[in-house]
Amino acid sequence: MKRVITYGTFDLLHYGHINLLRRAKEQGDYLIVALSTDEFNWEQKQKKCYFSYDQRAALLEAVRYVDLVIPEQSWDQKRTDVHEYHIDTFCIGDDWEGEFDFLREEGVEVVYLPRTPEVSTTQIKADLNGNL
Ligand code: C2G
Repeated sequence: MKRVITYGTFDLLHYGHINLLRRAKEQGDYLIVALSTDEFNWEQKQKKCYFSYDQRAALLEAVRYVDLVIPEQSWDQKRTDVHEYHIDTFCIGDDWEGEFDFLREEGVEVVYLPRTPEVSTTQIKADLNGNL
């Protein structure tokens, strides 16, 4: 059983997120998503989510590729998460290329997956705010 983990906010869940989750699951047999909490989003990423943590978690739990959702509460929990959850592979979009290579020191494969270029939560919000 190859176990994969990825991290993110996943607000206004869209097909770019789904593309990422599908390819992350293809890396193994069991996919854990560490979902940024509302506090972590605001304090560490200055992101104000449209959907709350619970709403974002419910959406992710309905995605066929996702096996478990856990909270992401800090940048540095990754180093312990990979041991606590017996992770084989860490995946994330290539907008983070190189940022998490240190996880290789923990014996974890690190995979950066190409982002889906034309869609983003920021653009969706801009379009819906009348910039269509
Ligand atoms: N993503 C993608 N294509 C898009 C948009 C997002 O592949 N068009 C990917 C991102 O690269 C990321 C995941 O979907 O792997 C979730 O994206 P965000 O919610 O924007 O996550 P982010 O804010 O990058 O949080 O500790 C890591 C952070 O929590 C990552």
